Amino acid sequence: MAQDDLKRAVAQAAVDRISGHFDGSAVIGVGSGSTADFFIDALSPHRASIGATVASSERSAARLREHGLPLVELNEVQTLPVYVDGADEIDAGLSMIKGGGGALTREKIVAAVADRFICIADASKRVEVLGRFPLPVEVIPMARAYVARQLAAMGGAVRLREGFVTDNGNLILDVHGLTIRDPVGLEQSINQIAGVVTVGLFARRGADLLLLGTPQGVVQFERR
Ligand code: A5P
Repeated sequence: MAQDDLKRAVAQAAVDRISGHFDGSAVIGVGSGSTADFFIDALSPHRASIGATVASSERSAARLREHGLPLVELNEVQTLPVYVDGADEIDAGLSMIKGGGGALTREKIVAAVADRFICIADASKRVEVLGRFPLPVEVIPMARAYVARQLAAMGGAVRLREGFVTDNGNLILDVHGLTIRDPVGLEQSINQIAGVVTVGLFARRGADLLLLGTPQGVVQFERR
């Protein structure tokens, strides 16, 4: 089964899973990336019964608009019952590496507001230990070199994502070669570095539910 078919299947499974919120008033948080794109496509037929959506990137916002889905700013929203997004890696504790598309900061903010985080991913994203996928860190431009030195001291090989500027006007450093055995601890440590806007480790607030697309079908994992 092609990877896109697995992504499409988990996107549809997420829509089925959240259909109880299609009551004309609930706001749905929508993530970023190719799996989230399939989720937006699967949401589209339900546009008349969705109160509104909040997007975690300009790219997702544009796709939501193209589909005629109602879109509001996060600041206009009091509650967000659910946020659906992909991941670059996810472990057994439902901690994730995110930000391969560079949208990590807005993703983390929307995830923080949401009551429930549903991660949708194809089977290739499920790992025993996080770190094979380079860990993205969004930094304020003037702090780039300092933060890179601090991250290197933590044991990673740090590379600037060339030619890339985030939706927030910042830079991304990708940290290669980490073996992340304590995702919560590393998330906290990197967050402490002056100049770091966001680290793409989603461990303190991981996913509540993983819908994993496998060739045998969609498998569910609840956060323990
Ligand atoms: C975007 O910045 C990311 O966090 C995505 O959620 C992540 O990269 C997954 O993307 P794909 O669904 O394209 O693999």
